[in-house]
Amino acid sequence: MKPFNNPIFVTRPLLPNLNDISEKMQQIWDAAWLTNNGKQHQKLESELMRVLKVPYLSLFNNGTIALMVALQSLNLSGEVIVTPFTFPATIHALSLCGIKPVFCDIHNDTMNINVAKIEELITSVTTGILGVHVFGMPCDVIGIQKISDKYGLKVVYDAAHAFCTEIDGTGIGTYGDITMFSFHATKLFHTVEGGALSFNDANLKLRCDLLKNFGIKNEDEVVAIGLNGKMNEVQAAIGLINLNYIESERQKRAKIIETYCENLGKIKGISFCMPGESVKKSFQYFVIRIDKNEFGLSRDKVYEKLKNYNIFARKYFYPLCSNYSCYKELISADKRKLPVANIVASETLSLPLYGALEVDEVLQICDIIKSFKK
Ligand code: T4K
Repeated sequence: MKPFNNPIFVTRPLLPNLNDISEKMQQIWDAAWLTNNGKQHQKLESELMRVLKVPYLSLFNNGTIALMVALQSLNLSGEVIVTPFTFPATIHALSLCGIKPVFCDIHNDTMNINVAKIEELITSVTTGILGVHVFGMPCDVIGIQKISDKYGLKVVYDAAHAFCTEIDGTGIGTYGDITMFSFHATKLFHTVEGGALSFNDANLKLRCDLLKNFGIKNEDEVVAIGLNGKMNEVQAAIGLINLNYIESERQKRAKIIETYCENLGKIKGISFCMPGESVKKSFQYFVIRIDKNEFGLSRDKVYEKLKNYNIFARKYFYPLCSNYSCYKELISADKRKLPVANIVASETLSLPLYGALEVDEVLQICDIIKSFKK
């Protein structure tokens, strides 16, 4: 089996036509308006409300800052219950807002926070639940809402991986109090760096708009301790152009995922989970789980061996956040309390997925993985 001539990365950014970008840049130059709620920003906000099927939306310079503003806007404090199986940004956003993360184990099938384990973690200082729709798989939004209603908790979702995900036609960003989206270059839809919050409550949007602009209400009043979370015009313009490519990108990715599933689906020791028919998928990641005993090789070994073939898969999300040096001393970080999350983080591997990847290349990646089977 021959290695690829050029490196195959886990993803490659969607790159729109440069002429389209130049045209948009000319409009921005002509207006001499580069940031602070310009025309591109306003247009992208309204376009995304339509695409994501959410009633209110606020754009940000990245997803992490957006998440911090969401937590601040809801006055979350004390403890927030969260999954440890996520990117560092989810947990760090809590810590940077002075909130203690309380890790909850995950569900083996969905890899999302296990709703059956949340109630036992609620204390007198718990103020919220932060769920992550990991790899675009929706959390048990109904189960989480029931718990939050019972205990009066706020619910925030990290939908960094769930652009345009819908449950039975309902936008993922309509669940909970606030949902965060990331528009980083590695995401299905991107603005190079960027993000957004979605809301059902118009007042929450107003509050977040204020908090992302230093708390400035008008020229005479600063009414809150805010930061700079604004998306600029260049980012917004690139987002507007990229929106035109999203459906074709999704179709290409769907074909790639189908190819992976057909070719890896029957291999003992390799499994993957897909959202059911009722879920519109974002196709942002394709993640397999490798059972070392059944496959004959561990996830780590597969990851290393793939590099010999110029394939750079990623071990998202290893290490588990609860095992970072900054969190491992927390009581909830005890490995015995997070058995499923610790196993899942040692078995998952994100395989290359992006529209420019050819189906022949996917077949070759599958053959290479199959050749590792013992
Ligand atoms: N919550 C969750 C659940 C998240 O996953 C993330 C971000 C956030 C919150 C925070 O949202 P942001 O503040 O970022 O908006 C990447 C992304 O940088 C990060 O946004 C994303 N999650 C995470 C899952 O993936 P890294 O450290 O893996 O990125 P990096 O630089 O290693 O890139 C991955 C691969 O992509 C490279 O091997 C090659 C390719 N690549 C990357 C870039 C930047 C390109 O081909 N071109 C590029 O320009 O975090």
